[in-house]
Amino acid sequence: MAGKPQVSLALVGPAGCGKTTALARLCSELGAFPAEEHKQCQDLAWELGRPSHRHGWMLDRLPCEREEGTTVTPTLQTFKSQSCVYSAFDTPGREDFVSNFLSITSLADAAVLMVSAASGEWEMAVESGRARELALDCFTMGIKHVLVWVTKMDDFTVQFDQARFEEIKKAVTAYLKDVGYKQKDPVPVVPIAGLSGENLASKSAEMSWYAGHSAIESLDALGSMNRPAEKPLRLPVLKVHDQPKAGTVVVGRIETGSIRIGIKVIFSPSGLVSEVRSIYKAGEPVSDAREGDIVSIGLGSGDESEQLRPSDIRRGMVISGSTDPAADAETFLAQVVVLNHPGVIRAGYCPAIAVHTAQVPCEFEELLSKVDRKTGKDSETNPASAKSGDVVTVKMRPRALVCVETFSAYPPLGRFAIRDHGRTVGVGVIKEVTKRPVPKPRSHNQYFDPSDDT
Ligand SMILES: Nc1nc2c(ncn2[C@@H]2O[C@H](COP(=O)(O)OP(=O)(O)OP(=O)(O)O)[C@@H](O)[C@H]2O)c(=O)[nH]1
Ligand SMILES: [Mg+2]
Repeated sequence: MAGKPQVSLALVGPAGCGKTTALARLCSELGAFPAEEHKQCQDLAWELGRPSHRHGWMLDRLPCEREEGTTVTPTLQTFKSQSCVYSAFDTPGREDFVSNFLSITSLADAAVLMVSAASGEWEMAVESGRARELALDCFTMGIKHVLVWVTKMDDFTVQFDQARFEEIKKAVTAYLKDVGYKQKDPVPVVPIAGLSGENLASKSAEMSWYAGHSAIESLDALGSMNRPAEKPLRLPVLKVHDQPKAGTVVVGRIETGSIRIGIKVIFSPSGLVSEVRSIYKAGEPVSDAREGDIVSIGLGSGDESEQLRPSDIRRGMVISGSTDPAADAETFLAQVVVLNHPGVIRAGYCPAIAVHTAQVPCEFEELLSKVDRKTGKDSETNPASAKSGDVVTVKMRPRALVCVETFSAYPPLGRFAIRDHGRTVGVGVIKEVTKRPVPKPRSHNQYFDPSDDT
């Protein structure tokens, strides 16, 4: 790791826009793939008559992904530039895999929003509203840094045309501003061709009209991420699996705080405790890790009776330590912006919310007030309903156990997307949380401990 800063990235974009191809080609040029494995993959792609997937198949490994040429499960791939180590998630573009997509974006420091310049593909991303929706999802999931790669510049309908690039750049920049990215510096927009590798790891001669950064330079220009000052530990679980040597292993991003080998951690919901036995960061063993790091943690103290099983843990649980341990929310107050909702929302409405890596049903128990978007002040108390465009303060009651926090204390755990009918119909920021009591710590074999009075 040699002390290089680590940055986690999510590649997001409409289905088929070229995310997997571009990421795989970039990794190949930066020497991130094991040579022998990559050669076998290329040989297979040539043999099966799918040479354009010779790099992409290093990331799309499932048989169904290779058959259909589409990503289903997000893949984590590490690569290094001169100055940074990147952990990049290639996300599925298809809307039916949106829960995979949202839990990934909640882990990233930065998002690369990819769009295709090919004729018809860009128009489709605009007309379906997908390009804008993806920008909004990134903002909602708390990603502060976004950059845009416009790919397929080599397509025969584009032929590296500057005017086409400028048209797309203008529209995407406007979307990003519209959904909330209002920083002073303009969002970097880079023209690339993932398939032929133009402008990825080095500048392209085909686009001499372009004076900006190459794709890798645009990432390096993000610099090291500004992470919050030391706070208590919060680590939402993304994945859990069983490993022959390490035992039960959880994967996730440390949103706040730090961990080190030997500390006790508590899982919320559940109250189960365990000890951190090993930590892996970008595939290498480390003794500690801090905010922003994506880690795999081996659990257990060596005492078999205290060993947690993978079935004890699930995605969406939050790991915390003994300082300010995480608790589940009984109810919470949120400021909700209603977007793209086809009807009206009343008390009793119960959509799903996506918050950090969790997705849970959550009831709008009481609409407390409507907020004037211009002044930020309440314009109506106890409104009967809310429609698209309205901002409302709502008392919300999760219908499944979930740990959330106020946005001011733990921003990544205090922001959520409202999902209904397969779409994002609103976004919310958590202002206050009424918590359930922190469960009494226990290891899994104490589930039915008669002395447990909770
Ligand atoms: N001409 C051209 N074709 C490309 C380029 N990048 C990708 N493609 C083609 O576009 C198709 C989709 O590419 P993928 O990389 O699988 O797209 P994706 O965004 O990962 O798709 P999902 O995983 O389904 O969201 C494939 O047939 C690629 O060969 C490019 O830069 N130029
Ligand atoms: Mg893909």
